Amino acid sequence: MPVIDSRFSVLSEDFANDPYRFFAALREYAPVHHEPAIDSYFVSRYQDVKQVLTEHELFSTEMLTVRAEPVMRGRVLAQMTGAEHTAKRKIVVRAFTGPALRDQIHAIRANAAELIEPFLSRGRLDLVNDFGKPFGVHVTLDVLGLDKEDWQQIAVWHGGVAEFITSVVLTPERRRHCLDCAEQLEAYLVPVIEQRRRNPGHDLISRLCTAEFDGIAMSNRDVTALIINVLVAATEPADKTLALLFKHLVDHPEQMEQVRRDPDLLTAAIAETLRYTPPVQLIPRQVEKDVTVAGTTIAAGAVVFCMIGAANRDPDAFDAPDTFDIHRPDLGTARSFTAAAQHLAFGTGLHQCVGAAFARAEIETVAAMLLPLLDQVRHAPGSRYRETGLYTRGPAALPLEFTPVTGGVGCA
Ligand code: 2IO
Repeated sequence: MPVIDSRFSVLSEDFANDPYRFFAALREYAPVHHEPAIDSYFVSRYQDVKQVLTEHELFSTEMLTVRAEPVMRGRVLAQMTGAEHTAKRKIVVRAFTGPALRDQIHAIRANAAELIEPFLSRGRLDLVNDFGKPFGVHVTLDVLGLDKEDWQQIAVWHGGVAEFITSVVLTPERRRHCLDCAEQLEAYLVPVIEQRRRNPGHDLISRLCTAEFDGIAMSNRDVTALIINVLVAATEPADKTLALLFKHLVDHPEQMEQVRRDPDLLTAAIAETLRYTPPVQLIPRQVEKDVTVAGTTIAAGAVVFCMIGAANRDPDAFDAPDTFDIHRPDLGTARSFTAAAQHLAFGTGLHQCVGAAFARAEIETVAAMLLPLLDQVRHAPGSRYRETGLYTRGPAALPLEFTPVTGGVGCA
């Protein structure tokens, strides 16, 4: 086990290369690790992370005013509380469930079929860069009702926004670049919002523009912030979750076989992927009153990062936490995409991910389509596996080989 001493840093190269190596020692010896360079705390035990995320009065989302609002161009759901939060969250939940979700599943299928087609006869693809990334962006644009013709331009702007949100440290030059991206994205979105207000359709932007709950509706600024929030939140983790699911199944051939034989097991495989390797590794909160967590006193005003990857591997919460096991009884698979989830990949408490049901539908649908097409799927020879990212984390690439398919997909 690596030693956690005064030289340890979450900003070090060693930690970036493989944070999982450090989690046991962090939970044991530095459960509330202070990082002097950014004057923030990193909380790693399951129960402590749960406390930070559920005690909303003590641990607020106030830091999003500086960590998110500048690039979201307005306040996002996670910053709201009380009646405003309840009403606007209901509007968003409704836009991601029921009939709306059914339309979204059509978009998921159509994009998956179109993007996988060119690779089937080759018997080889990089699941992250050839498929997952364009898939995540295309689906999100369809769901929002934005023009896919503009996808590369939108992807650049969205990349700047994502970099701002998911950076632990940011140079002034990068910060300027991120803010430029956000301003251009806003300028692109405002005329679209105005057009949807005049002429609404079934897309998410129209639903957000027209919805009302308890007499509360969304302003143009609310809708802009929500669109940018959805763009980042639906795109950033999508390719990572899909690639991590395939990596774990390829690395555990007996579990791959079980999922192939019984596709109902996909739900558990995705939930276990989210527990074992959550694509969102950090969730920040701001301390509102001096508080003691695991023996360390944290002063009011400080920023605390919940370490989701470490919490999900806590032996006090999961048996044999470092084992990938889709059959584990302590995962509570049926509840894994709800507020009662055992793993913390969607956070927990008031601000738990509103997109969890959509995320489940997206990954389940695409994985159920890809598995039968990618027969004998395996790592491409000579490929070296590497993950990147401290805030959101996933494979940099996932080169795979499989038995080439002759004929089309025919399931768009
Ligand atoms: C702006 C970080 C990809 C969210 C934030 C309030 C975003 C919020 C998250 C996730 C994932 C993104 N935070 N989704 O951690 O909407």
